[in-house]
Amino acid sequence: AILEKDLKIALEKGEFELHYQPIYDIHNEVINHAEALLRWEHPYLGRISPLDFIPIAEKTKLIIPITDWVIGAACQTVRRWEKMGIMDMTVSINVSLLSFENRGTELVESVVSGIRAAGIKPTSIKLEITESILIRDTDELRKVFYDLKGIGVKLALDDFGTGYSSFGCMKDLPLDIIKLDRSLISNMVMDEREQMIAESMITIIHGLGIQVVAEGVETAEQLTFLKDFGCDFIQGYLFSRPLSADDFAKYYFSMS
Ligand code: G
Ligand code: G
Ligand code: NA
Repeated sequence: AILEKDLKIALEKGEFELHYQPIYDIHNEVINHAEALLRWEHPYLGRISPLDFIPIAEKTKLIIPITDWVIGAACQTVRRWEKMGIMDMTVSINVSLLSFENRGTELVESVVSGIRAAGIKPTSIKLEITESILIRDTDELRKVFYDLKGIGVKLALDDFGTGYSSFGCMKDLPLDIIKLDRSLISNMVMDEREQMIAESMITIIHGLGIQVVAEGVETAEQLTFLKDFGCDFIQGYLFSRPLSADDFAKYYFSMS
C-alpha cells in the first residue's frame, strides 16, 4: 500500500511530474488551454495514478505541500513555454475540495507566489474545482473564489453532469468555465436524449455567461455534435493524451 511516508519522500526526491493535456478552442481553432495532471513515478512500484494517491494525500494533509508544488510547477511551465514562443496558453490546475475549505487564504497566497516567482500573467492560470465542492457552498468558500478572481486567475468547475450537478449553486459563483464530464459525452452520438441533455446544458451555461469545455472527446462525430451545440472547447484523446511539457510544446508547434 502507498503510505504517507512514500508521498513525503516523493515530494522531497522530486518524483512528481506534471503532464499537460491540450484543450482545443473550437471557435478560434487553436490549442490555447492545457490541463495539468499530476504524475508520480514511484521508484519500484512504477507509475501511480492520482486517483490512488490524492485521497491519501488528502487524509494526511500532504495535499497542502503537493498542491503548492503543482501550482509552482505549472507556473514555471507557462514561463518556459513563453520563452519557447508559446504565448497566451492558459494552464488549469486541479484543486481538491480540502484546499478550498481548510486553507482558502493560503491557497490564494500560494497562487500569487507561484505567479510572481515565474513572472507570468495571472490570467495564464485557471483553477479547476471538482463540483462536489458546491454542495458545501459557504460564505467563506465564496470569498476564496472572489479573492482568486480578484488576483486575475480563472475558475473552472470540473466534472459537471456527475453526482452533484446543480445549476442553482453555480449562478452564485464567479466561474469562467464549466467542464462537462466525460460520461455525458461518451454515449452522445448514439443516443438522441443524451444529445438533448448536452445541448440544453450548453445553452443554460452560456446563458449564465460561462464557457463550456467538453471532456473525454474521442471521436470526430462527437466533435461535430458539440460544435453544432455551440460548445467552446474540446478536451480528449481525439486531440491528444496528456503530454510531458516538452512533448506538449512539440504538439503545439505541429498544430500551428
Ligand atoms: O490523468 P489521470 O487519469 O491520471 O487523472 C486522474 C484524476 O486525478 C483526474 O480526474 C484529476 O481530477 C485528478 N488529478 C490529476 N492531477 C491532480 C492534481 O494535481 N491535484 C488533484 N487534486 N487532483 C489531480
Ligand atoms: O476531469 P478529470 O480531471 O478527471 O479529467 C482528467 C482525466 O481524464 C485524466 O485521467 C485523463 O487521462 C482522462 N482523459 C482525458 N481525455 C480522455 C478521453 O478522451 N477519454 C478517456 N477515456 N479519458 C480521458
Ligand atoms: Na480536472
